[in-house]
Amino acid sequence: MSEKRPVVIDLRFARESVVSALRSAFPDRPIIDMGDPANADRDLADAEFAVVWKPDPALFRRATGLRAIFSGGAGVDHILSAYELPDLPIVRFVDRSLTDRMSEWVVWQCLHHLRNGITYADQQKDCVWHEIADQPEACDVTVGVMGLGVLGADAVRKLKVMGFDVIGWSRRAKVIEGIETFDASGLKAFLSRTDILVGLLPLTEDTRGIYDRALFSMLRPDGPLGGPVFLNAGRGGSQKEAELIECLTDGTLKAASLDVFEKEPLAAESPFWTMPNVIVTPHAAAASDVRALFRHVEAQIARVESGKPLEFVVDRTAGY
Ligand code: NDP
Ligand code: OXD
Repeated sequence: MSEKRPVVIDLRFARESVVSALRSAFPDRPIIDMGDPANADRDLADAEFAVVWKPDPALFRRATGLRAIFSGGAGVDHILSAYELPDLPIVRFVDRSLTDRMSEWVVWQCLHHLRNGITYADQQKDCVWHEIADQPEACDVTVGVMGLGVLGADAVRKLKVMGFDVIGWSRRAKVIEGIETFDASGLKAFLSRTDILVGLLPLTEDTRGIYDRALFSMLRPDGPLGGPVFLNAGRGGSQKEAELIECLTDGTLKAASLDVFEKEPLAAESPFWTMPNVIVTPHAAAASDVRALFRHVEAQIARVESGKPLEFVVDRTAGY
């Protein structure tokens, strides 16, 4: 019998992926899987670590002996904003596969807009054979990435490899080889250069509603794509959706690719589903691989047990 204290798992992910990944996870300690109804009323006072994604708020009242909380994703707004949290370290999920997937989504969407993907898909529906004559190259288009953290820093490098002119914006100044960067005070200059705006910001008090009409109006209006394009895979709470819809309708924005929304799942009556210049993906840009998540948690627990500090700890004051 293990002498180690349990890890409690409360992950609102596809159930099969959690059950399957748990078969080989945490071999040296007991696991309390809150997705198993048999654990509904179980005493959690003994649990030492929690791995959570949108957990039951009661979890933190019941699991009184926790040493750290691990987020099931890179974002932590799902716990910071919704719960009375104990004063414990909260650890983000940082993982190669998640980062790669996000960059794939960003590069995919940028190329889609560069290469007239929306128009060609429409033409195909009508069996129309018509080549669009004016085809800018990636190097003619400036992609501006808001958020240069783990995900943004990877995305800018991969966009650069594809040939785009890439610039980035973050709260604090950053140095990334080959990329011009702007800090918080340089927002206006950053936006005025941007043809495709990519949102990779966390949701915090400072970033809530940041993507609004005023911001979209500062993007470069006369770039090679015929108007600015907005991509958001950060958090939907950062976009003011009523203003975004207006801007997509009146031409302030030419098009958008949205993976995240103010309310998820996106309501069936949302105009985004049917707007001809909008691509919707269902918060699927970079889903957590549950096996990789558990490996990351195991590695962090091993650090704690060998006296090393946890990595990727959230700054509770900054909110990310
Ligand atoms: P990081 O914490 O590594 O990076 C966050 C970046 O945002 C940093 O560059 C930070 O600036 C910047 N930032 C934060 N607040 C501000 C602000 N007020 N003004 C300007 N810049 C700011 O996060 P990740 O890159 O790992 O993830 C980003 C977000 O992506 C997650 O929080 C999550 O919401 C979202 N996400 C979405 C997924 C999806 O499938 N759609 C999947 C995974 C994540 P600085 O560098 O100065 O600290
Ligand atoms: C995350 C997400 O934050 O999937 O990891 O949204």
